[in-house]
Amino acid sequence: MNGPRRALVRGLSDRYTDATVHHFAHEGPINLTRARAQHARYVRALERIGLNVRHLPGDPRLPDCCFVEDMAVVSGHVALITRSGLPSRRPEADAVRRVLCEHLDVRLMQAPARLDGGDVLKVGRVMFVGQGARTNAEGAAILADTFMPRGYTIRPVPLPDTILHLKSVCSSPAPGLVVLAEGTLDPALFDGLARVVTIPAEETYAANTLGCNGKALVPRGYPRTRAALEAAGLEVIGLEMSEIRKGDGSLTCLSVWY
Ligand code: CIR
Repeated sequence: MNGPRRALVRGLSDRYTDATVHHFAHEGPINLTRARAQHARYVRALERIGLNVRHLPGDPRLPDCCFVEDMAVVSGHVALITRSGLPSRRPEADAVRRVLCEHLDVRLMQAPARLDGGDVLKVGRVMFVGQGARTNAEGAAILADTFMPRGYTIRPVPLPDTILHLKSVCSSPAPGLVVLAEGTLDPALFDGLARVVTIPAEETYAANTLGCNGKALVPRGYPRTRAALEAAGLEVIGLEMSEIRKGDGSLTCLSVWY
């Protein structure tokens, strides 16, 4: 396999029930036991698709700490530790930095830049960076300073407040393939870079997928997305995500690949 072989995950905080929620608040209280079981199945699925998983323990002081994706952007031997767009989440970065330092050349984003890893979508040698609730122009500029010397082009994508992160509405579960929720972004963004599989607006949550080695993880309960990815030739693994979703989290949020 080319590219990342390892995934960093972090256990759920004992206070995960206090996770920051703006988008799925209507779905009711989080069941922590069920959330832990869903997280454990996610970890097993990462192993099944070929990743070596490194675990960090959850921190009872940091309710959102399982969403490690937001703390780092990695390519090759370089990791950019972000400065989260949500101030309460900034203390999460230190533990992620300490692990990635063991393997990678680590850079630290400084104020006034803000960026959440969920706003960065890599498609080939292009990094799309959502600018909106969590990521500002300064954050995108530091992303460019860090990764343009590694051969990436950085393309900012303005996001409305209704979208938490860029990858809340699109993702790339396989090289040359993008899954995009209908009615969110212009599919022409990806012209010349990827084939776009558009999924219906009512399945928007399932636009956040991840995969490697011809296998894709998809949230359970979104049949049209599953069918579209199978038709695209991927082996689909469905995961129940109800309690992660109640914390405004999706599949990609729960790991950093390096
Ligand atoms: C937050 O609001 O920051 C967390 N409750 C959810 C973060 C989800 N992360 C992601 O989509 N990359």
